Parts: sequence; structure tokens; C-alpha cells
Amino acid sequence: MKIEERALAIRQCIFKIACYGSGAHIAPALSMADLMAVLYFDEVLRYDAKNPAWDDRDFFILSKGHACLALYATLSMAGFFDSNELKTFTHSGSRFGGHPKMGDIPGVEASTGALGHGMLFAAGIALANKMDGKDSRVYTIVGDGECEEGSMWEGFMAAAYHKLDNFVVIIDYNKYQAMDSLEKIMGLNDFSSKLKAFGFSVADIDGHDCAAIKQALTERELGKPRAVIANTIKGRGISFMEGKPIWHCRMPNEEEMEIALADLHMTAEELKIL
Ligand SMILES: Cc1ncc(C[n+]2csc(CCOP(=O)(O)OP(=O)(O)O)c2C)c(N)n1
Repeated sequence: MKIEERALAIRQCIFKIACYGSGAHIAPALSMADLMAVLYFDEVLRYDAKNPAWDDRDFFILSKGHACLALYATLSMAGFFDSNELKTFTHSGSRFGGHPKMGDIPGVEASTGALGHGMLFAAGIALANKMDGKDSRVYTIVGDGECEEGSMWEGFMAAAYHKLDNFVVIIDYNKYQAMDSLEKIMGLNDFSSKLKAFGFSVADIDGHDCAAIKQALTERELGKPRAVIANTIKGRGISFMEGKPIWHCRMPNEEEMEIALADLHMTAEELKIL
């Protein structure tokens, strides 16, 4: 399967899971689908779905935990668990809640959802792996709005200070946060020069261009952590959600559902099959 088709399959799966549950963050998950496709299906992340605790694995941590639909969709497609169980998303007693929980779900390496923590946790794992002489890498996806948390900049400082060249931070730069644009709430322009000043090696790319993503994720500079600024569109793949902050956490009505299905190249029947 071509990597772009994988990304579409992830988007379809995100939407299917959301329809089985409630309170789903669809648009934040759609924005990072191409990043997940390349990470898990284009020979970037080293993992063994049948042995999730494999000692030599790379780590992926979703710092913007509210976008867990993208993580659940990807992990199920990679074979970490049976996708059928995703039908229980957000149901009482399900291990698939609205934010990912470590220990409950194979492949979930950290419990996230409180913004401003996952990235630092990931940096800690990268530091520990380095101290242990392991060559594994640690990848994390953070939100651009999440970067308004002060803790993020402590993490960036620490990653550069410890020369974590096994650490890759991907900023899902979709220009929106919960209910409005980043610019209106607290503009954080020019991530690139800020992170370079902090000591990162930086790539600034189109976050929906799979070839560019792969190149940005695989290049590294000795002694420097890597930042990939992925310019994305929030809600990418469902026309009426794209770049519309109101869709941060909202389900479509009946009419909108038809448009969403057409945009995702799915029938109402296929929607039910997980
Ligand atoms: C510490 C903390 N404060 C507030 C929230 C509520 N919240 C959930 S998502 C979100 C916006 C996140 O924006 P961004 O990081 O840009 O992610 P996006 O969904 O736009 O990709 C907020 C404020 C939270 N989860 N954690």
C-alpha cells in the first residue's frame, strides 16, 4: 500500500472510531494522520507490534493526547491490538478513553492529555536511552498551542543541553488551538528560529507531504535534538472541518456526515467496519 493510501486509511479509521464513541477530537487527529503514516508505515519507527516492550524499540509519545484517535487508529492498523475493540471508544469500562493511558493499551508509551507533559517525558526516555548506550530514537508529536505551556520550553532547553540527538520533536503546526487561532490567542511565530536558538536541528516542512516528512524524520545532526515543524491543516481530509476551529471537538450532524463520508471515500456501510 502506498504511504498516501495508508494516511487515508488512518483518516477513515479515525472517523470510524469517533462515530462509535463520544467527545471525540476528530480535527486534531486528522491534522497529524500523514505524520503517523510515515512514522509507523514507512520504515521510520522501529517497533514490534507482537512484542510492544521490545528492549531495542524506538518510542513514540503523543504529547497532544487529545488527538488519541490518530494513535489508536495507527496502532490497530500496525497490529498492536484487535481493531474491533475500538468500537468501545469512550464507553464505560473501555481501555480506549478520550486520552491515551499507558499500561492499558499495547504501544501507548505514556499517559497524556494534560498538555505540556508528554514531550518532556519523551525527552527523559531519550536521555535514559542515551545513558544506557542504546541507539533507539524517541519521537513525539506536540501541538502548536501546547507550545504555549512554559514547561515545553524547559523541555526544549534540556533536550539541547543533554545533546539528545536521539530525540525528535514534531510540532503539528496547524495554526489553531482549542477554539481559535494561535495567532489570536498567543502567537508563537517562527518556531524555526526559536528552536534553532535553543540548539535544535530544524526542518520546516509541509506536514501533509509524505516524502518531505520521511526525509525530515530520518535526517539527523550529531549532538543536536531534531525539531520538525510540520505545517498542517487542522481537520485535513474533511472539507468543512479544515481550518475551522469550531471542529476542535465536535461531531457532524446527519447532513455533514454525508459530506464527511464522501470526502473520506467511504460508504455508510464501510463506516461500521473496524
Ligand atoms: C494543561 C492543559 N490545559 C488545557 C487543556 C485543554 N485543551 C485540550 S486540547 C487544547 C488545545 C490544544 O491545541 P494544540 O496544542 O494546538 O492542538 P491541536 O488540537 O490544535 O492540534 C486545550 C487547551 C489540556 N488538555 N491540558
